[in-house]
Amino acid sequence: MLKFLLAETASEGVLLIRLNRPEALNALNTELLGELADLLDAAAIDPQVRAVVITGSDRAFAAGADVREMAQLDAVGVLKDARVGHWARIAAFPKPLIAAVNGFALGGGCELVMHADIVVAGHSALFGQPEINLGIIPGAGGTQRLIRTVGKALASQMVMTGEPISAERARQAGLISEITEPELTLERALTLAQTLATKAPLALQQAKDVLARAQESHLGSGLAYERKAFCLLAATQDRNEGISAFLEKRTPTYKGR
Ligand code: CO8
Repeated sequence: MLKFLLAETASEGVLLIRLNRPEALNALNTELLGELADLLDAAAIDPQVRAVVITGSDRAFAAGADVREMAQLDAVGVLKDARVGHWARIAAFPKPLIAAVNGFALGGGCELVMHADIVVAGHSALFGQPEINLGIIPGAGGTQRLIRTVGKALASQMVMTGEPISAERARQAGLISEITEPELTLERALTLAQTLATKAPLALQQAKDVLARAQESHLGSGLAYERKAFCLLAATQDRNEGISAFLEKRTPTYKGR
């Protein structure tokens, strides 16, 4: 039974997850993050799920970690924080994850956005790492992922001033992929997910894995990793199906094998 999330099958192969804690602008408390990690763990091994869309409300994707909950933690509490494990499971989700963002994506909310592979945002969305205003710094990968995504100057500006950036600035910087009218954000994300749900699942997983590796490694080792994944896919039925379908001018049927 989910307390802070809503989950539904939006279309064949597409799971839609909504953050549903409106009274706190979807602040990510430990329980919510645990529910999210559990859902993604289950989706990872469910062959019916080919892509996941995560969204919030019109007002907030997520306004960060739950500040009230954080106030209860001393240094030892932070060291033993269960959220670290939840974030690790979210980061390890192997299938395509698309974020549909409106309103605030702040602190842990912005960090959650950076766990998505593709991000669609309404033009009034705001992205920021305001932790400095609480006397802390981002703690769910925000500094490391942000600098690799938007570069040093903008990452430093966001982390050190705490000031949010607009959707347009976020798109220019590569933090998000597309901007839409706010009322069309979810629809666009679901359309992208439907497209992904028609692709070869194993190839998608390898693509995600190899793209993620690019953020972690030097070019040489990243290229070697890509080469291995490319060779691995040559052994799949879906690769033969994809190539045959192209040559035979028909739509491929992928089976995840
Ligand atoms: N945590 C808890 N409650 C929140 C949060 C939050 N992050 N954000 C908003 N709320 C609550 C408010 O307290 C308020 O509740 P109430 O009505 O009961 O007082 C309700 O949501 C509505 O918020 P506001 O009245 O403040 O709405 P406004 O429109 O005036 O302002 C803002 C919206 C600008 C988003 C404002 O709420 C705000 O600044 N929120 C805090 C943003 C923030 O500082 N986020 C960063 C948190 S720290 C973090 O994310 C670190 C992550 C580290 C993870 C480490 C894991 C290991």
